[in-house]
Amino acid sequence: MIQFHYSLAPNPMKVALLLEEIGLPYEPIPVDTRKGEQHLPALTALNPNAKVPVIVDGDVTVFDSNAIVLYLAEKSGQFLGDGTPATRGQLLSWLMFIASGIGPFSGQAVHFNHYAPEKVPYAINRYDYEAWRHWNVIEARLADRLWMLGDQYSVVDMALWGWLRAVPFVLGGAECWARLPNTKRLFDAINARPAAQRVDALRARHTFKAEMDAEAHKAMFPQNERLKA
Ligand SMILES: N[C@@H](CCC(=O)N[C@@H](CS)C(=O)NCC(=O)O)C(=O)O
Repeated sequence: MIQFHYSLAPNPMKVALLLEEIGLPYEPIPVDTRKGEQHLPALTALNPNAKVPVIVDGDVTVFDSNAIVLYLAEKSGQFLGDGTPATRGQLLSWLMFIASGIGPFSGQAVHFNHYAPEKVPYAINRYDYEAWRHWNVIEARLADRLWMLGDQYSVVDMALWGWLRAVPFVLGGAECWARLPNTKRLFDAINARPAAQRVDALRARHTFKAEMDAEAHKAMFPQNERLKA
């Protein structure tokens, strides 16, 4: 059975959605990153980058969420679009755009707005601007398409869903949806799927630490320790 090392954060949640969509049996293994469990040797042996998600499928280990969604979609033969080379090009492009653009810029916008020990206007402005710019690229893509690849729901939509859940936290509150109506339509359409509802059930199965206290900051933002030296 596939072992799924996860937390409730955006990158693990996109994998949870795909696992639920393809229907392969899996064992969810919680990693409480606010307690520092991502740094335990059992996890770093699977992902030297000390982050979730990671899956172990027999003798295959895959880390980094978009690598995992591609691996699982190819294993199951599902959610890869219509299979033409043209669609494959779009699928790879958008998966990488999400991995290298949407994820990192949204993550840094959250970091500097909500978690940085000091308010740094330059950093807040840069990442807020770039986060909005990336989400507006998605918004434009969805202006004349139902799903990211056209008329078929695919792994690209699932990879986006992990981050869609965090959009108000990234972009300054729920009112941001008024500026992203096509993106919101996609979010609602995925939320209405039974697989997304099963992910909600998974979220309720294990209680993760909620507090962003000193222990959590030390585990997740170890660079801050250098400032104390
Ligand atoms: N590029 C990686 C990023 C993984 C990542 O940043 N995971 C976060 C949760 S979304 C994490 O493990 N955070 C804990 C930490 O940074 O210590 C992926 O897409 O899987």
